[in-house]
Amino acid sequence: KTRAVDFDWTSYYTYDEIYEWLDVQLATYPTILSNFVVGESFQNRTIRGVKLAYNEANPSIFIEANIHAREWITSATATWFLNELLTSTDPTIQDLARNINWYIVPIFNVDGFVYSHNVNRLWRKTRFPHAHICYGTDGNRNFGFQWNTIGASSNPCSETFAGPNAWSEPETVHLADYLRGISSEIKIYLSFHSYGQYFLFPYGHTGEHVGNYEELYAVANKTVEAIAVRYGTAYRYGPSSTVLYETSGTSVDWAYNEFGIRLAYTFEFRDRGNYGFVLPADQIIPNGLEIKDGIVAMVAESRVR
Ligand code: ING
Ligand code: ZN
Repeated sequence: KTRAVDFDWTSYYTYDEIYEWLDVQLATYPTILSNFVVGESFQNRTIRGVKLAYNEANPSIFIEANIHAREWITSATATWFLNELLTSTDPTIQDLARNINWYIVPIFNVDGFVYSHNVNRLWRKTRFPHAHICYGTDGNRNFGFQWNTIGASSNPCSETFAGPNAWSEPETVHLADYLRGISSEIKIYLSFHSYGQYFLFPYGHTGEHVGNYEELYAVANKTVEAIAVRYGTAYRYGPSSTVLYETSGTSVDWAYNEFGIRLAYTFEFRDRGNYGFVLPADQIIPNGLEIKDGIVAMVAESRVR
């Protein structure tokens, strides 16, 4: 078993190990880091988050990772980035920590994540047995905006099953309730996924440009340029519907529409399909470094601070 002191992002860690590491950080940085609970999953696991805040008056960025169970690089990147915010001696990162409050939910789909570790590495969905033969709903099709209109399935055996209705999953209900309480603080919403190397923004159900398309595009352009500097990793960017594929009921589109969070993005991390969801652990840190570069540029261009 990995002890929290050995947590070094050279391998992927379990639900228990990640939460134990969070506990160590909470004990180490009690004045700036606080725990929050999004809610309980279908299988009664706690969906946890941490908030890093030097100053309650700061604008906030919300990071949701591992809504899809098999996308392990997303929780690894979330914890790696949190560690940077806590420990970096780089003034640019210290500035990000001191002037922005960060809400980070490293493992949103906790039941699926545990199932992916213990039973089926390539599991994507929740574990709610809506049908007898096939388990789980795609959490990222279950939010109540444009629910199941396109790019989602009514078949419980599909990987993109939208659920029997919007908000059928306790996980999505709890996240929505939690976000509603802090929505006025949130200036940027980020959803971490893999793989494919994309930086996507609303909407998924239509390619029609949203009201602040120019702003979303300009910030994405700077983010993607910055990601490429370190290792040349190329990200494509634009509305998710046209750049990747059509979707509906996603967390990002829901948060963008529901709260008017002007900057709402989906990252699709490394790679382009060579390893796909089973990205080797020796890419956790390189991925983290280039994404950190991207987030620095994103914040600078967005002028949220
Ligand atoms: N891709 C995302 C998916 O949910 C996505 C892509 C996310 C599109 C959010 C639009 C909005 O299908 C993966 N790999 O999960
Ligand atoms: Zn995903």
